[in-house]
Amino acid sequence: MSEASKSKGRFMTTEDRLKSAAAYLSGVKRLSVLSGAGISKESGIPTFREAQTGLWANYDPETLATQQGFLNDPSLVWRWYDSRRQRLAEVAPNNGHRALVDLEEWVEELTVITQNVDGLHALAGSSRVIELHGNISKIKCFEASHPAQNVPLGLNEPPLCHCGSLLRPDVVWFGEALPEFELSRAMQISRESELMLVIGTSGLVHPAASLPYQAKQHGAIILEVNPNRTPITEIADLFLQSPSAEILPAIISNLKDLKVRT
Ligand code: BV8
Repeated sequence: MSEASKSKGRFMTTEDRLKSAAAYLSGVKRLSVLSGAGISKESGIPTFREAQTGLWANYDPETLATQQGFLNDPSLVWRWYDSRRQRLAEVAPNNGHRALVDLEEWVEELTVITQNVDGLHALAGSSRVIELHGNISKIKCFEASHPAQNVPLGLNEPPLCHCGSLLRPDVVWFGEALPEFELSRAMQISRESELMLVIGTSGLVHPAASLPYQAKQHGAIILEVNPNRTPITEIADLFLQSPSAEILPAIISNLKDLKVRT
């Protein structure tokens, strides 16, 4: 039975899956990661589609994270991002982020393509990170994208840019194009990858969600880490149904054992 069909089998134990993941990883040189909000869950950051809690329980992120949402109520949207920035000041990368830093020692090329705006991959020490959706700690002006230096936390209203326009988070909102350089680089890396590790994404937000399909079409092996099945599970050669902060360190230690033995 082929590896792919075996991996779909119900009978593979977690141990089998860890060994299989390590075997796939040990055979590749060019590796990419596509990460989503799930990899930051164990750092204490709720995922994007989890029901919002507290003050934000009645707001839909997909409405707030838009130009119209900001223009409708600049103060509300500013305060939503400010509360997320303040939460970021209290969290740290978790064992999942750190496992990807470890992994750089064991493969020739590893690029992390992330949909997350929390900056935790770079903070953990990943050396090549592509932020497809920007970074919540960066600010720019609404009208002309003039970059602004760090803005104090706790403001209730968006400050003004030197050009007079409202300042806003430097993230990609729904309905906005992704940054050209980052997107084309991510597409090139996906097409050239021998293996893509897809971690903690529901695979619903495009064009980021198309990257595993592009990788697969160009011959890449797809490993998915997620406690839940997603549309990407259908094209995964191996699905590791587990939280990333648990399973990624276990995969890396299996890979180390394998590399040391061979
Ligand atoms: C664009 C920044 C065009 C803001 C974000 C219909 C079909 C296809 C596309 C569309 C469509 N209708 C509209 C669109 C386009 C739209 C889109 O895809 N909408 C979706 C919702 C249907 N896309 C856009 O608008 C994009 N732009 O298309 O522009 C264009 C072109 C030219 C000119 C003008 C315009 C822009 C999309 C970017 C939006 N910005 N973030 C902010 O953060 O405030 S996206 C936002 O969602 C976050 O970045 C988040 O990362 C991202 C994706 O979500 P996930 O990361 O997957 O998070 P999610 O919560 O969904 O899932 C978490 C997963 O983790 C789950 O699977 C869960 O099981 C798992 N998990 C949970 N715990 C763990 C775990 N995994 C591992 N370990 C755990 N412990």
